[in-house]
Amino acid sequence: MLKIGRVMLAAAALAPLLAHTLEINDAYVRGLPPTQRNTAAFFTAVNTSDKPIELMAGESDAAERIEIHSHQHRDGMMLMQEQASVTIGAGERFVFAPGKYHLMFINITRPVRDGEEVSFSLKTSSGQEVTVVAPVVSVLKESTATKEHSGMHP
Ligand SMILES: [Cu+2]
Repeated sequence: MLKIGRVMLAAAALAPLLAHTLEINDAYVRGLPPTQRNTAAFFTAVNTSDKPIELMAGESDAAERIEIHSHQHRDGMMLMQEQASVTIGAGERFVFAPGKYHLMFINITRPVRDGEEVSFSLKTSSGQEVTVVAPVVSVLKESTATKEHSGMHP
């Protein structure tokens, strides 16, 4: 109740400007051994607006590029596929998690070590850009519940 009230108040206050309608929660970047060239970030994206949001990858200070990937099981194999965007319905949340959708960091440009921070940005088709500063969490610390496929790839 309180949360809903605050969001509505914020939206009303910002109405004359471009209202911020996207929240990124619980973000972290997976820390891997330094021999790995790629890693991934996970987070929950919340659309606090009353319209669908199309979410796209921006850029990061720690990788040559970042991409949204889906993760599917097909014929006993796990496949990652780049997605140009994902659509988040009005008022809905979209979870990026190990073994599911993730933000792939391609060709990391500096070590991504446990306890450090990495920044990355996300964009929407309406022109909003959100920068997220996320902690690096070693893959060894990820909960066993979400670790199912970590030995192979995000
Ligand atoms: Cu991937």
